[in-house]
Amino acid sequence: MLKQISKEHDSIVDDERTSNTVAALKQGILDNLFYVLGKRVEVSTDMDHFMALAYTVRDRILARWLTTREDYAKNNVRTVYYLSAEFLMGPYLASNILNLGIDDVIRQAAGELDLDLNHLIGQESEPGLGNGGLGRLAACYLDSLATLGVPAMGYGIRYEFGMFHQAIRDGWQVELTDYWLRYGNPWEIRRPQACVEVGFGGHTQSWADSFGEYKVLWTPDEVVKGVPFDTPIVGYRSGVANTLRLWRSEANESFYFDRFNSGDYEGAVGAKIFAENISKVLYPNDEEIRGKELRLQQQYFFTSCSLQDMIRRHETTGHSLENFHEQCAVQLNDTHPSIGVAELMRLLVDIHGFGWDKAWDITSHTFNYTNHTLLPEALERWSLPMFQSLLPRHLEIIYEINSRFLSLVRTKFPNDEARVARMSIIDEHGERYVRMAYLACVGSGHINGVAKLHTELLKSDVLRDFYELWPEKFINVTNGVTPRRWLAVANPEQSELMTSKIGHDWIGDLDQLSKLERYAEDSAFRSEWQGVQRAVKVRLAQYIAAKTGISVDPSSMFDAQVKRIHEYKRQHLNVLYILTQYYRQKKDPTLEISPRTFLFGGKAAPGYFMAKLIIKLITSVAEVINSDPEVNQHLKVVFLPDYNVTFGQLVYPAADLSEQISTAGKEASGTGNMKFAMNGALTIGTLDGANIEIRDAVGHENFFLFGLTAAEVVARKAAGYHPHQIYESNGALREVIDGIASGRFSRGDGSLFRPLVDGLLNSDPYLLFADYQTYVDCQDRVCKTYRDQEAWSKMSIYNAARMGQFSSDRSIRDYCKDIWNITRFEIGAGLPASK
Ligand code: GPQ
Repeated sequence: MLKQISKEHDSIVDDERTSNTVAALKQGILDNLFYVLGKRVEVSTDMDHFMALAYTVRDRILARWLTTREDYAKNNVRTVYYLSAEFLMGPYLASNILNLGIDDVIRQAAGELDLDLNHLIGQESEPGLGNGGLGRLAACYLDSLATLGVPAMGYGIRYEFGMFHQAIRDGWQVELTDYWLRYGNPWEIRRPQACVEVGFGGHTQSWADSFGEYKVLWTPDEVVKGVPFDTPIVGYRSGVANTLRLWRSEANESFYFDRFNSGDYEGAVGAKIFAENISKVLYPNDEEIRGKELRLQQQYFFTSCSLQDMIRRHETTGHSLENFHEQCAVQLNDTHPSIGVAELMRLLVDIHGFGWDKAWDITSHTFNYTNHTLLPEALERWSLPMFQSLLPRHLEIIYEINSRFLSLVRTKFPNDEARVARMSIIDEHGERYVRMAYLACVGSGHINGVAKLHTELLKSDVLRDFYELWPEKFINVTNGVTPRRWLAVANPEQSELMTSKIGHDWIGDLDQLSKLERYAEDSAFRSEWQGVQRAVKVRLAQYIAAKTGISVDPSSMFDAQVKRIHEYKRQHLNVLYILTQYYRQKKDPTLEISPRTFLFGGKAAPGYFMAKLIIKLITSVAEVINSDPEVNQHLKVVFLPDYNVTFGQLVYPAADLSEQISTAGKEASGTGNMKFAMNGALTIGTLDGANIEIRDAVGHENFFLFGLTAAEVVARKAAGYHPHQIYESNGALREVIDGIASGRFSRGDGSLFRPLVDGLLNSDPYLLFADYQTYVDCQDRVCKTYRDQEAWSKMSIYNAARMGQFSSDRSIRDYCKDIWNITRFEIGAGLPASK
C-alpha cells in the first residue's frame, strides 16, 4: 500500500510540481520562499531569493538522484568511491542549472518574478572545503563521473569551517574564519539513519579462540558518531545524479550519557568536545604536513566512516564481502585517506572474521593511490608514539603488513638490507614514523601520478624502490578540468561564440573544439574573438575596481598568476620581472612598452612565513608602481584578495597571459594552466607538470617557454649552485634585488624583505636566479607578440581549440579503463564510442 502511494506520488512530483515550464518554476520559487524559508515576498532579501531558487533547482534534481541510485542497485554495477580529505566544489547553482539544461527557462522564470539570475547566482557563497588544486581536482572528477554516467560516490569531511577568507591589511594577509553554513546549505540532505561509529585510542587484547585462531579485540577510549550529509552531483545532460557524502563528527549519545549518568561530567563534556572537534575545521596547509594529531583523527574518521558505509551498502545489495573488491574500486586522493588500507584489514579480519590472506587479497584489490606531489615536505608521516596512542590496533596491522611486505622485498632483492630499510613502512632512522605513502603503495593495485613528467619522476625518484619492485603498478593519468564550470559557466561569451560556429557538443565532448582551428585564420572570426575577450576583461576590471578601488585598463594585457602562494610556484620570480620593467621604464620614460596589468591571487598557509612575505612584496611593489605616474600608464599590479573558485571563474576567462613558472620538477601537474589555456590565454611557462603536455598539444609556436628543465635543475644543484655569482654578473637582476633590499618598495624599511633577499642570494632553493634572464627574455617576446593583436588572437584560438584532451572527462575515461576496470556504462550517457 505504502509503496503504491509512494509510486503515484513520485510521478506527480516528477511531472507537475517539478516540471520545467516557466510557470512551474515560478511557482516553485514562490512556494519555496514561503514554505521552506517562511518568508513573504515583500520582506524577502537577495539571500532568500537565492535560497528559494536553489531549492527549486534541487527539487528538479531529486527524482533523478533517487532513480540513479535505484538503477545502480538494480544493475549490480561496480562503483567508484573517491576518498578525499578535500572537495573544493565551488558554488553549485550555475553549474547545476547548466547540467540540468534548464538555463533558458530558469532565466525567464526569474525574470518574470523581477529577479536577475546572474545576481542571484552571485549570492551563493562557495563551500571552501579544500585548499587548492587537489580539492578542486576532486570536484572536477565528480562532475565528469556523473556526466559519463559512472556509478560513483565522493566521500569526505563536512568541515564546519572551510578554507579561511583572506583579507589584505597594510599589505599583509590576514585570515578570517569561513563560517560557510551561516545561512544554511540548500544542497545537502542530512541522513541520520546512515550514521556510523568510529573509535579512537584505548588498547587491544588478543587470544586464541576455540579453533586456535588468533583474535584481537580493540577497546577504544573514545567513540564518535559520523553523520552523513549528501549532496547530489548532477551530470551534464546525462540524466544521472551521483552523490557526494560528507561526514560530520558528533558525540555518540550512549557514550556521552554513560559518563554523564555515572557522575563523570567532565569526561562527558570532554568526549563531546573531542567528537565535535574532528570535523570542525579544514587544515589550511597546502603541500605541507604538520604531523598534528587532530589531522590524523580527521583522516581516520572519514576513512573509517566511508569504508563502513561501503561495506553496509555492499551487503544490503545482497553481496558477500568476499567479492567486495569486484564491486568497489576505492581511489585514494593522495595519502590523506591511506589509513584506509589498515582500516579495511581491521574491518575484514577483526569484525567480519576473515583470515589474513583473504582479507589482504580483497584489500589490495580494492585500493588505488594517486600521488599529487614530489615535494619531500608534503609526504605524510606520523610519529609512531602518536599513531600508537590514537590507533593502537591499526599500528599492529601495519606492522603485520610491513613484515610480510619486507619478506617479499627480501625475496626479490636478496642481501639488500639497505633497500629493505628504505622501503619499510616504518621509518626507523632516528625518531620513528609511519610513512603513509608507502602504506598506500603496498596496499594499492595501481599507483598513479598526475602528469607525464610527474609520473616519470615518481618512478625514477620519490617511489623508485617501489617502481623497481612493482613496475606494473605504475601508471600516468594526466589531470583534467571540467569544461562545464571552467568554460560554459565561467565564460558564457566565449562559449556562445564557439557554439555559434561548431554547435554545443563541445560541452560534453571537448575534442570537438578542434573544429575551431580553421577559424584561427579567419579574420572576421578573430575580431569576434577579440570582442569577446574585451567584454570579459571589462567585466573583471569592474570587479577589481569595486573590490580593490584600483582601476585597470581593459586594453592592457592581463597577465595573471593565481594559485596558492608557494616558493616553488615562484610568484616572486614574476615580481623580479615586474621590477625589471619598472626600472627600464624609470630610466627611459620614452620607452615603448606594451601596457600590462599584473594580476595576482592566492592564499598563503597561515604558518608559512616566506609565502606571507611574498604577498607583502607583491602588495608593496603594487603600491609603488600604481601610484607612480611615470609608470602607471603602462604597468599596474593588483593583488586580488581572497582568491577562490568563484573568483577563478572571473579571472581565467579574462587573462591574456597565464603564468606557469614553477621550478621544473616541482609542480606535479597544475590545473589552472589548463583552465587558462582553454579560455584562450597564452602560457608563459617552464617545462613542468602538465605544461609540457599543454605545449605539445597547442603547438610549441603557441607557447612561451623558458627556464631549466627538471634534469637541468638537478644537475645544476649537483654541480654546486651559486646564486650570488649570478647576482654579481647580471646588472638588471642586481638592480632589482638591491632595490628590494634597500627598502625602496617598503617605505624605506630595508629590513622587511631581508629574509627573502638573503634566502635568494645565499641559497635560492627554487633557482629563481638561474631562470631569471631567460624569463625576462621570454617576457620580452611576449610583449612583442602582444603588439601584433592578429598574431596573438590566432595563437589564442589555437590554444583554445587544442585543449580537448585536458577535459576531466578524458581523465576519468583513463581511470575507468586503466585503473578501475570499468568498461560498461549501463546508466546515463555512457562512454562515447572509440574513446
Ligand atoms: N596539490 Cl600533495 C595540492 O593542491 N595540494 C596538496 O596537498 C598536494 C598537491 C596539487 C599539486 O600541487 C598540483 O600540481 C596538482 O595539479 C593538483 O594537486 C592536482 O593533482
